[in-house]
Amino acid sequence: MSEHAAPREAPRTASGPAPWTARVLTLFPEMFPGPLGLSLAGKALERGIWALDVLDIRDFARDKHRAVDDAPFGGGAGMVMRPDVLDAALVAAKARVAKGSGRATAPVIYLSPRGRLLDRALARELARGPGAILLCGRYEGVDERVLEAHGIAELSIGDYVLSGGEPAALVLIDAVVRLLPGVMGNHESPAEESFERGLLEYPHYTRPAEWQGRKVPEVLVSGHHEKVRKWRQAQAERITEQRRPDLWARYVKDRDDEGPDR
Ligand code: 6GU
Repeated sequence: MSEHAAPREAPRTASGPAPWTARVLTLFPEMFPGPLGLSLAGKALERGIWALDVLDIRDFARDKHRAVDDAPFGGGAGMVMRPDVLDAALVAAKARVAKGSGRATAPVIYLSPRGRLLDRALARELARGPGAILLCGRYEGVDERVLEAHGIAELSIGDYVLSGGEPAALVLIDAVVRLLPGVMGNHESPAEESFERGLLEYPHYTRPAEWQGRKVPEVLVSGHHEKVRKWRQAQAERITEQRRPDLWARYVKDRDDEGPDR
């Protein structure tokens, strides 16, 4: 995809509402769309199913050095992003939401290891909305007051620390975009995937039927669709129970709550 293919403003199609829009506030606008310009998300971006609007936080710095950060009150290592600069960027992002979609706002999310963990329920919830404003931090973090003032929710992608929120924003956008109507074809339906049924995926095989002395499980070449379905279900259960006791416990509980006829 060419470097101009990703619109900086959400395109307004002649008919219908604005597409799901990720408005990203970052000091590294060059990181976007990055991997999201390729493959499934990239094609959907080109087709206007979603839009990306990247704002460079440094454009909102007002002093002559264009400073976006300063030393922490109370001392300590690292730098903290200034609330006045972030506020100006957030006000601009919110105004662009209103202009683009006619909506008052989209949820504002600060990508941070302190946040609620991203899961499929949250990705689905976001996919149902108009988009999201994603604040990517660098340095030690952002001034707490701007989080309070803008009612910002914090969101983490796992219990490890990244050097900035940008890769987390890419992960979040990817997880949401693939749920938007029209992004996935029938062949890659999310209903069959890991987590959508509460189980990890069963093993996959393709040609050759024998490779380095390893044969594909007999049932898969048997042509018995019902046997294949049962085998895959049993494999998915085995793998989930072995690898993710947390998911397994929830699956067993949900299954038992739903009653015997499922
Ligand atoms: Cl969202 N941001 C950063 N900086 N580190 C993280 C993270 C987010 N999620 C896990 N680690």
